[in-house]
Amino acid sequence: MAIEAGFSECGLVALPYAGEDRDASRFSEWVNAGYAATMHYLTRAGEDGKLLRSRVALPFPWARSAIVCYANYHAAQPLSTDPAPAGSGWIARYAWSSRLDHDGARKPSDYHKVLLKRLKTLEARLREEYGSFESRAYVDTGPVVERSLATAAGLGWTGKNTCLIHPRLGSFGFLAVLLTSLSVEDEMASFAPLPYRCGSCRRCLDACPTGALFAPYQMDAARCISYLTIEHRGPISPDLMAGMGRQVFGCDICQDVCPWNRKAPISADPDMESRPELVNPAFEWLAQLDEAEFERNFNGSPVRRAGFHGLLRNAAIAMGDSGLRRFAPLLEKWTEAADEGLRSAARWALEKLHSA
Ligand code: B12
Ligand code: SF4
Ligand code: SF4
Repeated sequence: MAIEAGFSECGLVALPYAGEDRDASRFSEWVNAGYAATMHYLTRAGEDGKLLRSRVALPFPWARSAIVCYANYHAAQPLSTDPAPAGSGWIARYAWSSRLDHDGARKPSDYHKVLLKRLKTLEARLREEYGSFESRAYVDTGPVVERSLATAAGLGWTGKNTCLIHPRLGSFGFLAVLLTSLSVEDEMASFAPLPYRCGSCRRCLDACPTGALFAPYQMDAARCISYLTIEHRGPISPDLMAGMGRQVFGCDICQDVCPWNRKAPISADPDMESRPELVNPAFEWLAQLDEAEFERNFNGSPVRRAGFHGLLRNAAIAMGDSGLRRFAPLLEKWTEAADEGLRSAARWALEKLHSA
């Protein structure tokens, strides 16, 4: 039914699952170490002080099963680690997505919306089959640790880059979770967790430019370029800007170097087709966007989350990294910008260009 609803794969796990104690303490340790940075929604606790996300039963005591779906978004375009045209940046491939609307016009699409609709279709099919039950459908934004549920549901294993890796589809896939009050019969026990298959590989750890993957399976999000370019508001510290390279939105490096993605099939999802202008975007194009143009290009796209000034800040850092002096006049102008994050990035970038 999940595949009929448009997902590439699906797993199922009875709740609470074996290994939940271990995952709950890993999550709490992660939050308590401060690795969630400014993502305060991850650190919400109940009245008893327990972190809401550490166990499904805390926010959803009625939940007896989790159906975890995987939607492939792998694209046949270059890797972030391939040589690229001078003066071009990198937008994470999950954000390249678009679809044709009813009038045949191509519009940005966002996996949150696309996949939530599919989960709702699945939910409705299950109701036809099993009658009424309690449920919640989440794509990214619910109070659950989706990758922990996905591994428990047998979809894949956690890579040393912390991503969920599906043995056939790799890690360029979104997760979507349907919690239900339906209990799982014994015959469904075939969805057993898979063994970890990274072996002695550590390419992702070695490739991470900011040291965010400080140990296998462990990430300090405060150092991750994905966090810095998408979630973090305001100025970025110079030691981190130095490692950001040409990533202007998100980061794919620790997945682009992963051997499990080399032979992963390319997605043919009509709701998530690549927008060519977002693949290796030219800094000149990004820099000339005004707020109205930003909205026109990114309304309905995941890129909107960075915000107009956030995207310009990221572009300024990448321009500084490019070594191309033609960006100096623009950066000079941005040193006077009202936005503090953009101003400080422009100052850092100019200094970098002058010292190159
Ligand atoms: C916060 C968040 C981020 C943060 C923090 C990421 C992180 N690693 O925690 C930032 C902004 C950095 C981020 C980046 C990205 N994200 Co994000 N993110 C989330 C979010 C909302 C919560 C994740 C979370 O709870 N993190 C806390 C840590 C503790 O949890 P975790 O990494 O999931 O870790 C568990 C396992 O690693 C496990 N573990 C397993 N084995 C082992 C072994 C050992 C020894 C240890 C210690 C731990 C351990 O312990 C943890 C707890 O159980 C989820 C959606 C959701 N609701 O779950 C999406 C999600 C994880 N992100 C997603 C994506 C696509 C991305 C990016 C690829 C986007 C991009 N291209 O820029 C990058 C990937 C970076 C990376 N290497 O992880 C997908 C991942 C799909 C997949 N195949 O894994 C998710 C599931 C969203 C979705 N619905 O599809 N993300
Ligand atoms: S997404 Fe980029 S910065 Fe974040 S852990 Fe992976 S390689 Fe490092
Ligand atoms: S690059 Fe290697 S260590 Fe990292 S997730 Fe992939 S297989 Fe595992």
